[in-house]
Amino acid sequence: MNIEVRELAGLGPDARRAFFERDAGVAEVRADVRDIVERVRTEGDVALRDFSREFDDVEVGNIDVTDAAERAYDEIDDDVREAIETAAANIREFHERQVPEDWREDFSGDDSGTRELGRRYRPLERVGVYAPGGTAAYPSSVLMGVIPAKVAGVEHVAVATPPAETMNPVTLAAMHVADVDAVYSVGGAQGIAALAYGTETVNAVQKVVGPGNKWVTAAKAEVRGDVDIDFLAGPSEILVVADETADPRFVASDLVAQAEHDPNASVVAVTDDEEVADAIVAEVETQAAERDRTETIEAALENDASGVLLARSMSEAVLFAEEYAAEHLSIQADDDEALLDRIDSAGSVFLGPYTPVAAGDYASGTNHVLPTGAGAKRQGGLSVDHFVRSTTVQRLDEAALADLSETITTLAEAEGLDAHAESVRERLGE
Ligand code: HSO
Ligand code: ZN
Repeated sequence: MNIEVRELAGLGPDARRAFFERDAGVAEVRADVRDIVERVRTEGDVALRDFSREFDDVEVGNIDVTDAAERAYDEIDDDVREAIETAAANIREFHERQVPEDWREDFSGDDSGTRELGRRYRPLERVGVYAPGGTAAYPSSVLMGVIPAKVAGVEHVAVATPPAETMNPVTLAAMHVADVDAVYSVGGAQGIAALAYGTETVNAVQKVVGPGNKWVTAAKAEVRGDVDIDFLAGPSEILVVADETADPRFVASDLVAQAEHDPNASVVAVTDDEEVADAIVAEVETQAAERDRTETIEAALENDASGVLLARSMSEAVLFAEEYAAEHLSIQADDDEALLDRIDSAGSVFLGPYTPVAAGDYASGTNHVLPTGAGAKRQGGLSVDHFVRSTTVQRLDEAALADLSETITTLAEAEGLDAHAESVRERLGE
């Protein structure tokens, strides 16, 4: 592997596009996914079994494997069980802070009467969480998807996860800790379709959330509209903004960590210090060779959306960060808060040398299901908000209605809707 420090100002249009228009490869599988979704819709469980045979090479017995979660919880090692419990408790605590409170207030102010307005929140009733399996079996993603839904008060939370001869017991145990209501052994696009439309065995949900490969992501795009989804998430990303005070070993370790997820991961460091840039490159090369998943890490580091960039100033670095809109933004710099103040777009921010992205990936309590592909310009990561809907509520008394009557009737008449105007006059005896 041969990484070279590149000057940010010298990047050509193609190189810039590779950084800013990160592509999850979803478009190329959309047509195949459409067929899969349609077959699940029309053929139900039969299609699920066929696809599991074809794509996962598994002859599925029971599709509903809810009981397996509790068994796995009892069987796994004590230290792993404790780690799941600790992570779950921290995630729960952070998400409990997000639960919105109903409110009602009198807005009449100096006007006469009372014009009471408010907002009320209720959880969705049925939600589906996708939990990746295979080489990327992520018990942590089960916690990140299920716990916010449970905290929001969702009554029925189902998980779909790819079938396997022996399902990952840690992933199953995480489902038990997160208190899922149903577990279905079905993965990929067919898993998303099953949750969205239901089958003989699978109960249809109102919303499907969670990360997955490009098939899963394409299926979420396909079912969107018929059910709600969180957002489309692609390969992992990290941008580290570093100044001369950053420790290149720490910066490199964060890049290498996110690189191990996926050969298409985008891992970038930007700094205004040439020595730091050189040292990050050297550290990345050393550390990549020492890790278990060297091949994946090196592929990620070498792809066009990854690199170590030298900026002429921290201001230039900050502008890059805003445009990049990272899933994970790590700021390892003296005045990290001041730099953060100048960046509006990032999924999750990690400040200071002792805040590795892995802390948020697993256990500090924040959510790791985050927008990729610069989605952070438009939205935030998975939260309790995704699992509640709001209703506005109002009550006016006679005096408040009289106060507003002129405004309402004038606008109603301007729209040619006299019945609207009359519904006010009727009440005021006008
Ligand atoms: N960094 C991933 C989440 C994860 N990391 C799961 C480890 N396990 C989200 O981009
Ligand atoms: Zn990660």
